[in-house]
Amino acid sequence: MVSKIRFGNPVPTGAVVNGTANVNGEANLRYFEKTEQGFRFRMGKKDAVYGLGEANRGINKRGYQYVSYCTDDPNHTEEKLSLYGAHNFIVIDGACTFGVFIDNPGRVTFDIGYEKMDELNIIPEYEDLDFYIIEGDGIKDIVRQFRTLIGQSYIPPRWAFGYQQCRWSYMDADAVWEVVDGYENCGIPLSAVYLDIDYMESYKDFTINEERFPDFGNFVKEMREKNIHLVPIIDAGVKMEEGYDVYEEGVAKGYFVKDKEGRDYVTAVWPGLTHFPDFLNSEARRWFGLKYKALTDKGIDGFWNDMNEPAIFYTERGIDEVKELLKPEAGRKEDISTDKLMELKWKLNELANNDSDYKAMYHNMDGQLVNHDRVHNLYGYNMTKAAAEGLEELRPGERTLLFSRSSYIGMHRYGGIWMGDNQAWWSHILLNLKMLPSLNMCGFLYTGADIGGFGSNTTRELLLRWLALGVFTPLMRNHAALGTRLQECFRFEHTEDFKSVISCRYRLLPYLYSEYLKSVYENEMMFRPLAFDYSGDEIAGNVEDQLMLGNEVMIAPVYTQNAAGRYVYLPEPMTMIVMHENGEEEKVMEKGVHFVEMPLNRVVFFIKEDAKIPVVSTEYGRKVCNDTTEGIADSEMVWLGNKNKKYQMYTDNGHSKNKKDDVSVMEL
Ligand code: MIG
Repeated sequence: MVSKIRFGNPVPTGAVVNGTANVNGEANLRYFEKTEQGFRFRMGKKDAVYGLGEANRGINKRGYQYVSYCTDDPNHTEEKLSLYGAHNFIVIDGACTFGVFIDNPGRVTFDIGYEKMDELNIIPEYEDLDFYIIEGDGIKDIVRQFRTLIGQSYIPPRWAFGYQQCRWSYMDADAVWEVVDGYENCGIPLSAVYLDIDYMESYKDFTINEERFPDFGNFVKEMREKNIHLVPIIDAGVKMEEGYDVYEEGVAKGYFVKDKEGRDYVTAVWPGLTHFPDFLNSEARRWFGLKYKALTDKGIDGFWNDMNEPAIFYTERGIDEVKELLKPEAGRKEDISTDKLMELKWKLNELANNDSDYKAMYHNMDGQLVNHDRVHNLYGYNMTKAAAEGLEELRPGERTLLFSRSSYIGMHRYGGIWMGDNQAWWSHILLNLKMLPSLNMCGFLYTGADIGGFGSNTTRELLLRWLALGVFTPLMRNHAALGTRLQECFRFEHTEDFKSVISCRYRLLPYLYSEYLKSVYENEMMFRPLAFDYSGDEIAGNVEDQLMLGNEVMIAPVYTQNAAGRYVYLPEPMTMIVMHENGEEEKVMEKGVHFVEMPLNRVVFFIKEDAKIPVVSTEYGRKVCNDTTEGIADSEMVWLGNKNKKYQMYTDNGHSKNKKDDVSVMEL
C-alpha cells in the first residue's frame, strides 16, 4: 500500500509515473512526526535502514548521515556526504518494516542515527515535497511496489553486456586501434571502446576532431566489423564560441540556463566558458536531444553523459573574489600577507561546484521561473531524458546504450548510471558491491563502477579482483583517468589470467541477461543484501560483503590484497562454482562459515541447492554480444547447479524496444 502526503507546492519531478492519491495532512505521516526541521522517526534498537541508491558507506545505512545533492567529487573517502546521484528512497526494517520516498529535487539530509543514535531525521532544505510511505509484505514486496510506482527501468542493447574498455583519453584513432589489437592479440573478448572528451574539437559537444579521427563514419564501421561499438562522451556544458551551431542556436532560442537578470549564465568547464542547456525546459530538451544525430548519423549507438550535476570549474563571481584577494593591502610592503594567502588558498578550493553559483542559476520550467538550487537534482536526469527522447526519434524502436553520471529517481527509465570517479583502492571494490542493491531498489539496474579504479594507479591484482566482481555487474567497464598507469588488461603480465576471468562474463551472459530482463519486467532487484532473502537469520543480516544475484546465485568477491581466498557465509547449503574460461569445478557445501580459496584467475560464486543457471562456452557468449546473431540456442546451453530444477529464462532479440509481451519467458 502506498500513501502520499503532500507538503506545500512541489515542483513536478516525473519520478512517480503510476501515481497515487494525495492524503494531505501531517496526521497521515504515522511512523514519522513533523519537526521544525523536517521529519523524525524513532528507530528501534535493531532497526536497519537500507537504500539511498548511490551513497557512501554501508549496505545498512544506520549510523551516519547522507545528503542528497548531486555532487562532482572524485574523491570518495568515507566522510563524504554526497556523491553524483540523489536517490531519496529508504526502507526501514525492524520492529516495523516500511519504505519512504521523499520526492523533492533540492537538498535533502538523511540523518540516520548520526546526531541521535536512535533517531532517523529527514531534513529537506525546501519543504515543498511529496512524502510517500510504502507498506507491504516484507522488504522485497515494498521495493517491488516502489518500483511499480516509478515505472519500468531502462534496458540497454544486449551488446552492452559485453566487456568494455575506456580511458581518459584515447587521443586518436590509432590509440583506439592499439586497444582493440591489444585485446585481440591476447584473445580477451571486448565489446566496446569509449571515446572521452578528446575526440571532440575543443571539447565542443557533437563535434569530432577530424585530425585525430579522420573519416569518423568509416572508423565506426571498421570497428563494428570487429564487433566493437564506439561510445562517445557528451558533456553538459556548451562552449561559447561564435560560429558553433549549438551555442548560436541555444542563445537565439533562449535555451540556456539564465542568471538573475535573465542573461545566459556563464560557467567554465572543459571547453572554457560555457552555457548550460536548460534541460528542465521541454523545448530545450528536445532541441538538445536531437543534436545526438551528428553522431548517430555516423553509426554511433551508445553514449555516456558526463559533468551533469552540473559540474562547474568556476564562474565570474568566483574569479572576481579571487582577484579581490590579490589586490595589494594598504601600507604593506609585501604584495600579500600570509593570512590573505591562506584565504586565497581556500577561495581557490571553493571555486568549483560552489553553492552560491548554483543559487545564481535559473530555469524556465515551461513558463515557470525556478531557481536552480531548488531543483538541482533534476539536472543530469533531464539531460539524459533529453538524450533518450532524442535517440528514440533518431533510432525509432531501437535501443541505444545510454548512461549518465548524475541522476535522480525517474532517470532510471531513460538510462543507466556509472558510479563516477572512484579510485584504485581495495575499499572501492567493496563500495561498488554495496551500491548495487541500493541502486536496484531505486530502479537503476544498468550500472557498474570504473573497474580497476578511475583515479590512482591500479595494480594487476587489484584489477583482476575487481574484474571478478565486474563479471556480474550489468555495466562491465574498465576505466582510468588521464595520467594514471595504463590499465587495459593486455598491459599486464600473464594476460591469460585476465582472459580467464573476462571469458567467465561471456560464459555467464545467458543467465545475467535473463536476470536483467526479469528484474526490469517484474520490478525485482537483480542484486540484494542477504538480509532481504534470509530475514530472521542474524548472521545474514550482518553480511556487508556478499550479495544475492537473481533467485539462484550468491556472490562473494575478494576485496583485499594478497588474499588466497576469503571467508564466506552460506545462509543455506549451496554449490560452489569455481569457473574459468573452459569449464568449472562444482562442490556442494553446507550452511555456515567457510574459508574459500579463490585463485586470481577464477570466478567463484555459489548456486542455491534448489536451483540451476544457464551458461555457455566463451564462443557462444561472444555471439550474444554480436549484432548479427539472435542469441543462443538451447543446445548451446549448459546448466550449472541442480539440473533437476527448473529455470525461468527471459530472452528477447537484444536490440528492439520491447513491451513485456514481446519477451519470451520459458521454463527450462
Ligand atoms: O573533469 O571526461 O567522471 O569518467 O573520464 C573530469 C573526463 C571529467 C569525469 C568523468 C570521467 C571522465 C572525465 N570526466
